[in-house]
Amino acid sequence: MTSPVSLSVEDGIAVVTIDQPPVNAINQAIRAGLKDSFEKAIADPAVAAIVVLAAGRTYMAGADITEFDTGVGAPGYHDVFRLIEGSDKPVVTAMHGTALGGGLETALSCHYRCADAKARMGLPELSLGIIPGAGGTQRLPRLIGAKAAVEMIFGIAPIKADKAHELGLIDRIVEGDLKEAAIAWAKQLVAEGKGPRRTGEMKVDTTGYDDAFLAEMRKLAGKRMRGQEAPERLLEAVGNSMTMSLEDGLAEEGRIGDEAIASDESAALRHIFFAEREVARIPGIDKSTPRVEVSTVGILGSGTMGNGIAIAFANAGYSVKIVDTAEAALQACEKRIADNYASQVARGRMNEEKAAETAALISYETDDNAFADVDMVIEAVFENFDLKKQIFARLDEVCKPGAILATNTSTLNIDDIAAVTKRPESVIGLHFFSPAHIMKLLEIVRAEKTSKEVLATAVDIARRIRKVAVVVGIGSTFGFVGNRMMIHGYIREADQMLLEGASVAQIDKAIYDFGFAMGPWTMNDTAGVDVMCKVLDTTGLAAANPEPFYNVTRKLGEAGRVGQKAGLGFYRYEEGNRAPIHDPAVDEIIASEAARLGIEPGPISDEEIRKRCVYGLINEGARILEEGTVYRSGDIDAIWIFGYGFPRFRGGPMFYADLVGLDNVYNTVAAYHQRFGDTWKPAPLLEKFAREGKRFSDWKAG
Ligand code: T1G
Ligand code: NAD
Repeated sequence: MTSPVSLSVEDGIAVVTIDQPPVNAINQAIRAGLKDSFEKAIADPAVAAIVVLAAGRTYMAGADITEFDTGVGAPGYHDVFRLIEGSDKPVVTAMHGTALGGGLETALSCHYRCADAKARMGLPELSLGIIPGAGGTQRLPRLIGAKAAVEMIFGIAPIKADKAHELGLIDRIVEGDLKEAAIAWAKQLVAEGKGPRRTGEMKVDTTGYDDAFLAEMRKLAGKRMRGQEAPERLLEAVGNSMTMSLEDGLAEEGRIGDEAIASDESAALRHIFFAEREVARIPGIDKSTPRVEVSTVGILGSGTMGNGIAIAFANAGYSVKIVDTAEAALQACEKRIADNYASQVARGRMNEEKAAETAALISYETDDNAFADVDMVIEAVFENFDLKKQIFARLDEVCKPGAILATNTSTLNIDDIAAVTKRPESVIGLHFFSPAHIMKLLEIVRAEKTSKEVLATAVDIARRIRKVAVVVGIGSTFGFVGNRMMIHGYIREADQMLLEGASVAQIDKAIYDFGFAMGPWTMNDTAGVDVMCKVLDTTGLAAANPEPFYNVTRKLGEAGRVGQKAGLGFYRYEEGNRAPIHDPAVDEIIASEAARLGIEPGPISDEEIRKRCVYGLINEGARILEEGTVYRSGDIDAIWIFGYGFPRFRGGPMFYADLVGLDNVYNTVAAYHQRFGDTWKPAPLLEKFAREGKRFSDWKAG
């Protein structure tokens, strides 16, 4: 087995190169290779200085995260970095791409650091529920000061080379060939008689690292990493850098780091790191699968969804034609899009020129013949079956052969829509989430006849418009995956518990405290109570299910309390303010509905609220798995995290169930089945896996 680390000596300079595609993630082989190379270079009298480089598209992008589950084999990071830092010959490293986590910690153990202008550097460990575990909590504060170190680690996103230079994280930004520049610098250091400059021997600058700063950092963590323990662990470890020797600080970092790695929080965040990447792996599709060439996109319907979808495509450089039969709607859409780009400029996220250039990619028409030459059309008109069938028959005539016909429907059966065209193989569901240019999730719905070519093209397009795209089947009931679980589990239970005595605010707080971005009622008021009522009606669900079934939601809809856009929903809203205000009128509606249904309200605990809402999700998720509507349980987790604000540090509903234990989940669901009847009938897969001691992440499609 060839080592991913090579050593060459050129003119008195030892060059140690790491080469392990795709991102040089540091594993046992790399650590062993580094150790071996450094032992040789240090012992070689012909070597005056050592240069560390990485080949490929990036410097080391961190420790190999999979090792946290398989174990970090010897040599350990500290053994290798002690050797590097301990070298009496100057060690220079040159970074490109993204130097992250253990990669940047490798650089911190070197004596001199340079990078090319495009390089970025970061310690994103908190995003994985862990802390830097290879010396970062001890060496970074020594190099750039405790305050800047914590700001960088809490910031998670990597910093640019010029910022790194400003902080003193790197000594120079180099142009041209990185290897040559690093070797030249090493030679210069030797010529100037410069020896090692060990980060570990530096003193930590504690300027500005005071209670006010810590309070500010804790506030930031409370906003960005709410419910997570890793930020406090990080502050403890960095705190040690100011009071302990390097060795003691490293030992403590190891102890704290191991606790973090063993935590459910980190297991969940690592799960999502890989689940987010795995969603793009579609059985039967690979690089050799043909694609449809798509550079021009038509959007039919310029309403809530149409305008967001247009922005998402224009931002990715597609030329976009929006068509709407309603002139007024089209003008309103054009204004909303112009406002969007104006606010991007105002917030410094885009410069004037780029905004104008991007907005110019979008054209507005009232005549659908404009679609004659586009490569793909996405339909986003009213959620009405007959209207959509009419439109697809029309698009089939207007659009050129081979053009993809996509629908943004959130509830309708796409096989039936495809059936009205002569090109069902080119019909696919692209289910965006509102606001479509912001929400990361895209449910790609493969209809029965959707071709692999069209599916593969849709997955590529999703990556280009920066979406986390999950491919799902139509499934046995409406709503694909996300909406189906929301309606057949999560919100159904929340609505019923209102009748049983839990208040709107109590339910929202219980779910918010669980870690969701917002509770179900604030979410409903944001998306529109009328949208939910329309779904319950158009799908016939309201009529098909015995009461109580969404009684409160439907009552509010009937009363015109459609949410924020009307200033009245589950809460009341002041003009121009999105802050939810308790409205006793809603309590009265709930109380009279409960009385009408003969339900005696009583106290309900926050724990029961969380269990009924989240286990409702899990039980429906298990049905979706056993049907094969998704490829992996991680797909469901990605849908709920990127589309519905499920807490990332809990890993998504299916992974959360694995953490709780499927036997525990099953026992609770079975108890609810006794109490509430068949809406809580345990999914056969949940019962089976609970009995067999399995996890949903063990489930395999097919
Ligand atoms: N470990 C294992 N696999 C990794 C990996 C890693 N650190 N980083 C990427 N991959 C895989 C990824 O799963 C994918 O695989 C492929 O590489 C390409 O990645 C001791 C403890 C570097 C910005 O958190 O942020 O160091 O799907 O599709 O969009 O203190 O990957 O092809 O099979 O994401 O160009 C800290 C994680 C680790 C960085 C590139 N480091 N990586 O993005 O490609 S913890 C991180 C990224 C640590 C130390 C601690 C991104 C990227 P596959 P990709 P990309
Ligand atoms: P909307 O009512 O805001 O906009 C629909 C637009 O379609 C209107 O501007 C209307 O003028 C236009 N339209 C109607 N008939 C047309 C025709 N024959 N030709 C051209 N334009 C026509 O609706 P929306 O909320 O944007 O929803 C659009 C679709 O997206 C629906 O299928 C809906 O289920 C789905 N969806 C909505 C959301 C959401 O949160 N609103 C989320 C996901 C999916």
